[in-house]
Amino acid sequence: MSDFISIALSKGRIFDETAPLLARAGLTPHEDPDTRKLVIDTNRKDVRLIIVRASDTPTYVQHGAAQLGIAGHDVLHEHGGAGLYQPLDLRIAACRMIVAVRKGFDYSGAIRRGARLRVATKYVRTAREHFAKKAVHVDLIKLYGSMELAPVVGLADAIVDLVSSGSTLKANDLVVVEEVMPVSARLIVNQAALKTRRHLLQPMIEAFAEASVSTS
Ligand code: PRT
Ligand code: MG
Repeated sequence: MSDFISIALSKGRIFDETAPLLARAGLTPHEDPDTRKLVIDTNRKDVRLIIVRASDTPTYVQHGAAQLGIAGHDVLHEHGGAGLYQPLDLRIAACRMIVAVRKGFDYSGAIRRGARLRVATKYVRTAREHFAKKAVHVDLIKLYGSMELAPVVGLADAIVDLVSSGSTLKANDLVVVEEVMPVSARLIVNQAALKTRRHLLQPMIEAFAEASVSTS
């Protein structure tokens, strides 16, 4: 078992943007993730991909069910990073984590008045840290998706969410009022496995490093 590597990643934009890196690192998946197969063999007998929910990637790697993974900085910050090395920013799946409100909502005025804001987000831990640093009082409302809806229907005054093109915010009459952090995907490594399978993992990490330099 110790001469085997599983790489955890999510389908959709992470898989799509990782595929060219895998190719440059000499890895060809035997299947498309859209086939619904959750374990995908590759051209290398000792390497397989496992397809997980984006927010579950750090969990699989932390517990050693996968030795490597690819996850957004948003997800990693929320997870906390226990048991993980994060040796490489792959600079893929880039976006920004932001605070947004309905157009016309007086965010800075509300903060100046010391009002308590209702903030809806999937990123409760990150949002709590962000507002604590700014000494803004918030009631956090945990959501699992479609945060953009919350201010529109009066569930929240603000959201903490990701934005890339900005078209989802625009379509829902929301505007960005603050930056939380820039986000891109990182390579993550199980700390214990890096010791026991260094002979396999170190060359893979280096291959990803070279692959990500040559695509950027
Ligand atoms: O979709 P699912 O619930 O399974 O999980 P997920 O949303 O976490 O996964 P996925 O595949 O959508 O995102 C995986 C990772 O991609 C995230 O963890 C981020 O690191 C990264 N990423 C990059 C993004 C975006 N860009 C992005 N734009 N993740 C989500 N979005 C969302 C954004 O929140 C908005 O609602 O896409 C929507 C459209 O964005 P605009 O600004 O282009 O309209
Ligand atoms: Mg999504």
